[in-house]
Amino acid sequence: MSSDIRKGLIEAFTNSPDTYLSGESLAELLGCSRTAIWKHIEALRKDGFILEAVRKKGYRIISSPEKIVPNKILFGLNTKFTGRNIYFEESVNSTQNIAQRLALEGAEEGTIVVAEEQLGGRGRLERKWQSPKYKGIWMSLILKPSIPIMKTPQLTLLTAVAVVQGIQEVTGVQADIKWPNDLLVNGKKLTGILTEMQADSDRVHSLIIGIGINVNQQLEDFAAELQPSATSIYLETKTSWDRAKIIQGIMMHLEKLYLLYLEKGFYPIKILWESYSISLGQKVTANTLNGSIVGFAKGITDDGVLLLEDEQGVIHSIYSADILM
Ligand code: BT5
Repeated sequence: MSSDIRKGLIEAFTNSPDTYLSGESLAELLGCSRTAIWKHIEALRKDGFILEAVRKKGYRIISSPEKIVPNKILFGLNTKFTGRNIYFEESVNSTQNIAQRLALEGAEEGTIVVAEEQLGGRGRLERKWQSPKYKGIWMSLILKPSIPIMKTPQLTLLTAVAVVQGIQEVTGVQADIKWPNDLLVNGKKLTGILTEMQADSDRVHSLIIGIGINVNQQLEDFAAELQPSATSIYLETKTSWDRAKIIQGIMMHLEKLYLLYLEKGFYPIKILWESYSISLGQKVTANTLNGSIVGFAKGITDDGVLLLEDEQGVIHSIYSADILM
């Protein structure tokens, strides 16, 4: 019933794009109360519809949500395999879960899972990743490099470089990388990357690389506690962006870097990563599961491990941590 009202509203607004429709006439048309109409209008707003309300006149549609069209990702995509197989869903728990399943079922390397919304989007250590509908890029990429498990952090760093380059090329926004997986603009988080894997005791079968990018959120689209620390490409440029084009840009950079990595190893990726990094050369605090270490970020190793030198001159290898600068 309630989805019928929602559908009816969308239809009524679509049929009369330039007309104000009063709550009363909509209630009559759809056979429900005016309170129900108001509730559903609010829900449509949450879904990305922009609706104007004018007293005594009613509601008018300004725009419907810009949706990701998978074919638009493919059109003009100049890659051999990256992003060529697209599994697209409107609403999912987490694109990581779907990609995990597809990888087990033998999905081809380069397959991506893209969703308009995640209800259970996750970060590292089971933290939550807010993924509001139609506002961002919530996707997981399957790669199958033939590498030992200890080298998998390299692919997180490679992905961070590709995402920086893709976003920059399409939108002009220049993000910095904070080790290991955050992309920041002016110190605020624009993107998070989560790498999971399927492996036996020493070799990787599949890497599932989750990429979350805030694209068209306005400030109030972020939960209050994230508003001071998060940003979106919209907030940085005051322009809304076609997310399919950004995905396409990232896929092209990612494949180029991945092929370079398979041919030449991590070294050329490391040089690029260092050029975008804001963690290096700074005094930072690394909060690890075993406690905090304060030190000077000297660099990353060839495996992607962060090296911190403490005040006694002792070098610590940091495999996993949150970095405070
Ligand atoms: C990350 O974790 O930054 C990795 C996020 C990966 C998300 C992608 S989306 C597609 C794929 N499917 C998934 O389910 N996940 C991946 P971490 O470093 O642990 O950071 C998590 C923290 O970032 C949270 O505890 C919040 O403080 C903050 N946060 C949550 N949502 C955010 C958002 N949309 N923008 C900025 N910060 C956010």
